[in-house]
Amino acid sequence: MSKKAVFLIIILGVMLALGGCASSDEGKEVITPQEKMITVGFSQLGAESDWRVANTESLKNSLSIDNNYILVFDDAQQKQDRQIIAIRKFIQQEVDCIVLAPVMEEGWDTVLTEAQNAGIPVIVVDRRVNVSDPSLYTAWVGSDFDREGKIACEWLNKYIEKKGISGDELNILGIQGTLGATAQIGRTNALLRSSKEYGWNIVEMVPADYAQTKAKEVMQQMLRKYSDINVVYCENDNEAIGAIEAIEEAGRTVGTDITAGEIMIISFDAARSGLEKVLEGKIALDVECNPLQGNEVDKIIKNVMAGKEFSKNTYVEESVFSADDTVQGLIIDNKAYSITKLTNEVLAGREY
Ligand code: GYE
Repeated sequence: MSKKAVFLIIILGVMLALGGCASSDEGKEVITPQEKMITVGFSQLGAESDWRVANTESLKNSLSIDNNYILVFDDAQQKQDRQIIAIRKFIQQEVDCIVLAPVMEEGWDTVLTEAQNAGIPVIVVDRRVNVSDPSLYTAWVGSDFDREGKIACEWLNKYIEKKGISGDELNILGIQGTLGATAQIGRTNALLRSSKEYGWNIVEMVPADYAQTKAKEVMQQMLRKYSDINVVYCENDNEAIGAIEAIEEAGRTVGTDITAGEIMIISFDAARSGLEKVLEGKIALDVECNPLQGNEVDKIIKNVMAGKEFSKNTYVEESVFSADDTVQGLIIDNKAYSITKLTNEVLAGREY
């Protein structure tokens, strides 16, 4: 426990012993440390992936006692109704602010109207909410998932161009995230658009809820069903790791030499577990999705509470990592993206 937490507990204890008296001799209100604290209810959607664990950690670290927060945390275990119950509890508890990492986009109008009526600001993190009135949430912090998908697809297009492989030789399996989640919608849509544009074959799109074991099962089934899959587009690293396990157990090889029968893996997140596979050459491309949103959320909450300006939408910084340097740069919507060939030194700097 930090010094500040110990100090707070002592102060609260003394106040209780004095019968809850918080007034000075002159009758002026004494501002106690407790009153200066900001109470935040955080509804996190679950703990399905390395990304999610890092995201929870980041928010917990930023919304800490030392930083003047009292954090009430709730893990909804992938269930939207649990998130709705948690938000209603936060409203009853009269928290100062609610942070919501929503499992899916739809279905938030009613509960967010309840929060708005109670005068509690809601900061949405990671995935988005699709609501009839954008004033139902105060701000959002996260990533551009469609752009992440575009980066992956443009890279694949350039890669096969350089290797002299034509688009119609690609047979892509898409292992999707949780259906209805913004990260799934963005990454899936980007793949579907590019397949149309470049003439790639999509053998099937199957959801695996961003979970390693589920993705492994999906991959096992798909390998039995199709013999010609040569690219697997996994919508996060845990799915990629599950797919790699299934492919290797089936006696096949992951890599980039698809004309020699290898299966190419594309992934998102760039968590340490995924980047280790990039370094081994087992994931060809890993598009970063940055889970470290705590600092931004802290700044926004403090500005909201102080009545200062803040942005409605904040995008976090992200990079792109590949196993080799066949493709070094991309231009997407007039913006240049460099592709970092992953090395031990780059990996060493990854905390999560
Ligand atoms: O890619 C995945 C997680 O919504 C961006 O959810 C997030 C995704 C992330 O479980 O690993």
